[in-house]
Amino acid sequence: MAAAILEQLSEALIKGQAPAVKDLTQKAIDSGLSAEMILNDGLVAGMSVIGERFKRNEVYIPEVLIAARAMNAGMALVKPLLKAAGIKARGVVCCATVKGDLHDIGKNLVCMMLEGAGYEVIDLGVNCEPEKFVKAVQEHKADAIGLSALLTTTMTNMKATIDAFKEAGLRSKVKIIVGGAPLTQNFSDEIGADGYAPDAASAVDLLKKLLAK
Ligand code: B1M
Repeated sequence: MAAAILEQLSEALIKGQAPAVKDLTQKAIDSGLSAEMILNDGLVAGMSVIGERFKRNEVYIPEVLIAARAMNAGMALVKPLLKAAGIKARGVVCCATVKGDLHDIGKNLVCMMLEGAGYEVIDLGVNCEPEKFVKAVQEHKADAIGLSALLTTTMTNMKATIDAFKEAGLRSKVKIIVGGAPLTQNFSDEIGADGYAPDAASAVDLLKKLLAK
């Protein structure tokens, strides 16, 4: 019974059916399943399938956005229960598009995928000053930051952000991942980031690896 509800929940999320995800999440709660189980074996399980399919180009941005909307419909019911039960997120990540850059579609996808994987995401928006990243990490006790840049002229602000963490004496306390269309692994190495991910699903894999160390 429990396994069947969770399977239906994960299937509905994969299909992006927000009303069904909401109903099935409520059904799972009413049947006594723990919030953690609903999150991990229903919602996150479904979102992981979407992430893998996205990486293999079997689904595209619209499907990911629709699945994320369905995920949010379930999360709205589960979040208060997780909080009440004191269940901790897998980690806290502050994400933003760097200073000077207003592109946010890729960054939003990364945020959704990370949330879908069980991380608490603090979305700092676009045009994010290095100092704002530093403040947010201190305030939210974040484990990692995710920097996005779409312009060759703003990529350099990733290094400025990393330098701001060095100056604040926080560089060793926070993992820094970078991504965006003009980036490469070489660039990431040059500026001293902890890792580069070419797409949103890979950003989840990368962060899991980095935070497991
Ligand atoms: Co602009 N733009 N844009 N733009 N724009 C590009 C990036 C450009 C390549 C277009 C072109 O000339 N062919 C070009 C950059 C050239 C360059 O630097 N080499 C460009 C330019 C020049 C500009 C302006 C300067 C134009 C002008 O005003 N003269 C201006 C800059 C404004 C600014 O930022 N200060 C500008 C403005 C805009 C709009 C506002 C109109 C709009 C943005 C709307 C928005 O984001 N809300 C826009 C758009 C839409 C684009 C294109 C068409 C699409 C970008 C996009 O959203 N792609 C883009 C051309 C293109 O890419 N074909 C272009 C889809 C998105 C899912 O992909 O963001 O790459 P992407 O994210 C991917 C990966 O990169 C990765 O995951 C995602 C997929 O899973 N990823 C990460 C991204 N961030 C990550 C972080 C990670 C890990 C992975 O870890 C933290």
